Amino acid sequence: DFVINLLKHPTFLSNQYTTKFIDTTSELFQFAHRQDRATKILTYIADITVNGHPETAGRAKPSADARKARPPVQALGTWQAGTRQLLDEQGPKAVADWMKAQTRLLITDTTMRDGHQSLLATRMRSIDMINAAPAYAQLMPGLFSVECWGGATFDVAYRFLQECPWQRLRDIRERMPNILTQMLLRASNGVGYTNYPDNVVRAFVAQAAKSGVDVFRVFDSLNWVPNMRVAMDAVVEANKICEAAICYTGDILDPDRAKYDLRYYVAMAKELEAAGAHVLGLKDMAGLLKAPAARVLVKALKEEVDLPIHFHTHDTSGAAAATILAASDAGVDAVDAAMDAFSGGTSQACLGSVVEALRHTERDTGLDIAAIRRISNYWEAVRGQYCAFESSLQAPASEVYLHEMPGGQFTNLKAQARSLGLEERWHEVAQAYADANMMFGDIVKVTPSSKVVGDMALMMVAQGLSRAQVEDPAVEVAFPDSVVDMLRGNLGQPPGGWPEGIQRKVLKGEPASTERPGAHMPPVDLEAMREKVSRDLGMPSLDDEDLNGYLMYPKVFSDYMGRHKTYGPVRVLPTRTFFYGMEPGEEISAEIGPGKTLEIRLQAVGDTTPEGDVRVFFELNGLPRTIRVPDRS
Ligand code: BTN
Ligand code: 3PY
Ligand code: ZN
Repeated sequence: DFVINLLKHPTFLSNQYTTKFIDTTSELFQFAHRQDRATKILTYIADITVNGHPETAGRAKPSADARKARPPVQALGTWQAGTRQLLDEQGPKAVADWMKAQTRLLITDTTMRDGHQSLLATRMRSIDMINAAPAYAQLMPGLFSVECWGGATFDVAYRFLQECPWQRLRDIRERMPNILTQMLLRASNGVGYTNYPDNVVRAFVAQAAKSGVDVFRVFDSLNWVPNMRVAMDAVVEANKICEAAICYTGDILDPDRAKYDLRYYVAMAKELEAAGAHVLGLKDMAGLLKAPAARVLVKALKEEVDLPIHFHTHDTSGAAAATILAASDAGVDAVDAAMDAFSGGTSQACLGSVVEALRHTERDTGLDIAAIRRISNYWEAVRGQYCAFESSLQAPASEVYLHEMPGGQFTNLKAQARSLGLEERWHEVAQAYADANMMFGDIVKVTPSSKVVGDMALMMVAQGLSRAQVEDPAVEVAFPDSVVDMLRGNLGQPPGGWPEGIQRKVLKGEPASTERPGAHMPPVDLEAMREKVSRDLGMPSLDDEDLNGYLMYPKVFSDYMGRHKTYGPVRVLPTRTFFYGMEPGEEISAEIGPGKTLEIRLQAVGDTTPEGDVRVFFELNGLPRTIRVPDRS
């Protein structure tokens, strides 16, 4: 290939080359490099075609004639200015003032983050989001924001989808220049499951802002405001929108759940306002806020704080739209919803239906329902490609008021229960989850505290332990590591502290901390770390995005880079190919760079050789290519 490139190069042809020509003309190597990436991608397709994808084995497969997902707008044309321009031109405070001045209800679309996190175990790939972005820019300029980053999507991208979450963000940003991008940030837990040193949290926020996040919804898994301040300050410092969120649990109208009453939430809202929030988030991660309670809560918050209020809920109960409409009546400024095809169940309420419900009222959203249908039709076809990951509820479930599991955790915990052989006993897991919560003193349950309660619940069901037995000092219990860690104080402090009895039993007399975990973690020397990781992973230049990915998830990032060396940029493959490989005779195209498209046709799959390899025959841009992969099927 190199020789062919050389022979065809105009400088070579015109006889003007010198001996330095080969060394100074980098284009000569571009074909070789491109070929190299193409070979890697073909190796991936061959491997999946022969051996299957480990994640879809034994799961439902989309039918061969499943509708292709074609977005209603293919490329970014002219677009109207939106909230993004307001932020860029006037800053976050102006956006907050503008929100409060609107009569219409503002809408955030969560399809690209919480929607698929809650319905498809977070498995939506970047290409399906990036393809939708121009349609949002052109058809939905009136949206408040698009939630498309953070939460569980960060590690799932590296871990299961073999793609870079930062690149996803940059690509969406570029194709959707007029709508605010929004992320979910777990405060001192970053996008991970544990507290990080303060300078790691600051570096992460600064990088996220630089790569394209406009609105940071910041929450703490125990509603502990001191643990939110480092992240909040970093957002304000970056001149982006700091939406500090209250996590809602319990029921403000239930006198038996007085720990989380109206006064509790109003006091927390005031703390967040004093801490510098631009927007107050009301994050009902499990969908527990009922319509009558929403009227009371939103009214009180509107009266007591001067910030715009952005309400987030889940439709697990089937009653989320009622709550949204009640919150709207009570004057909430913005709400979250998911595009119709990604709504309902453990996801958000149906965006199109909320828009229609408010049409011809004072709070008419002004969004174009025909545009919503066109975009949702695209999402419907996308969702069909991921049927292997469907695991949600068949019907609304009021059981959510018993277990209080976050929508984003529900499908995951169910999968964990399945892997432990406990799926049949799901309703016992739900009861054990409620019991474990009360045993820990009735805490906010959201990543990562929800994972701790889930771990405890699974253990109780698997080992047949009741709450009374777990609490009984005479019964020997080997607690999950996550429980020990939480009761040591490593996630922070819940309101009123940890119940003494269970804490003593779990820690076996070991002392617990009541201080902010980050206050005791030494800062990471970022430049020394960059050098060490570059050396360890054999990467000549570890950029800031990679460094921040490594700092959040050292092992997950390293494994991702290792696979990347073998398989290349597989993010460009169509979703069906990524999860199922190709059929003989099938053709696909994959854009590996601007204007650089691979046309790939699978000709045939050979027999297994005596050495245990399979030869897979392709045509790549019209030329035959053979790839050998080990037969592990
Ligand atoms: C994953 O690890 O689940 C996602 C990345 C893909 C890894 C590829 S899939 C083909 C090959 N077989 C494996 O078991 N892993 C690699
Ligand atoms: C997350 O942290 O990923 C959540 O979705 C919490 O609701
Ligand atoms: Zn959520």
